[in-house]
Amino acid sequence: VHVRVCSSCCSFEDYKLTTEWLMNQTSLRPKVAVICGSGLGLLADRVANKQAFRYQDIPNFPVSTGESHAPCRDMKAAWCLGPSRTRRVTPSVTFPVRIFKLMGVESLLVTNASGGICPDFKVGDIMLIKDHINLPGFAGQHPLCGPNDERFGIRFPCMSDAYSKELRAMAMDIGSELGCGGFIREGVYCMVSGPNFETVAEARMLHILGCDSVGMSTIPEVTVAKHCGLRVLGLSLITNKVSLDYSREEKVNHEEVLEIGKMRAEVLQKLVTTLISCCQQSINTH
Ligand SMILES: *[C@@H]1O[C@H](CO)[C@@H](O)[C@H](O)[C@H]1NC(C)=O
Ligand SMILES: CC(=O)N[C@H]1CO[C@H](CO)[C@@H](O)[C@@H]1O
Repeated sequence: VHVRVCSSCCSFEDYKLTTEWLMNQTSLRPKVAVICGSGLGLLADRVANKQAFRYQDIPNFPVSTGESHAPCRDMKAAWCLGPSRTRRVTPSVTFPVRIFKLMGVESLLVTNASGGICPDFKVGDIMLIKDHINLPGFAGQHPLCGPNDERFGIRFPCMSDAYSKELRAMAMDIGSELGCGGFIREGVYCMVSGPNFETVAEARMLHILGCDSVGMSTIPEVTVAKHCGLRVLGLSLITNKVSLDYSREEKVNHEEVLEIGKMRAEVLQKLVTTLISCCQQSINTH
């Protein structure tokens, strides 16, 4: 096992260099950033005044594997020395978040796919994330492990308000105006490492713990965003119902998840584009 200290994989200077490089390439100074899944790829095509960069051209930028969903991406990330023991970090997924911060971004929108645990949820619902349970974090897989750099945030950040109430209310209003109020929900998202989907017993456990949906991503990005003071809005598309019952015959599969993603992509895109302009306005009026 190669053990590396966190700071050697992405020091403040590394982040600074990447930020400076990007800011040298563009005069755009965004205030809102969006991290979206493959299902929302079309969103990027609709952005006006856009400038695109290939990951491999950006200095220090972790290059994606190109999979539609990369569970266990932490596995291929560097190891780091934690405060008390060796832990895994996830610099690749959280790297862009700190770049956004250094570029002057104030709000981060994250979208995701997750399995519905709350019995009231239907496939195709959009859940506004109001809180989360970081299950990998309980086992020591945490994006803020290792030495803390105060230039990003404090050692022990508060997470009780990780998801902006104001942005959630805004999303709810916009959703209703767009006629999708009927399938916008609010709930607690739980992250598991995957790559397998949950067993029935695991799903029941998550339900008892108060989780409304479960997925394999997003919490590292949100945690790092909250640490450095970004306002966060999380949207999770419910692509399947998690089985809480041994007699249920349907089995979840990755294709189904992608299919639902495509089906609701249009609505989700409209919601996200409207949200971006409203976020921008709310920042301007502050
Ligand atoms: C950004 O531009 C400045 C001025 O042209 C230059 O000195 C600097 O090296 C550039 N930085 C990067 C990382 O490209
Ligand atoms: C459908 C969807 O948006 N899924 C995304 C969840 O978020 C991760 C990043 O955190 C993406 O890689 C997934 O594609």
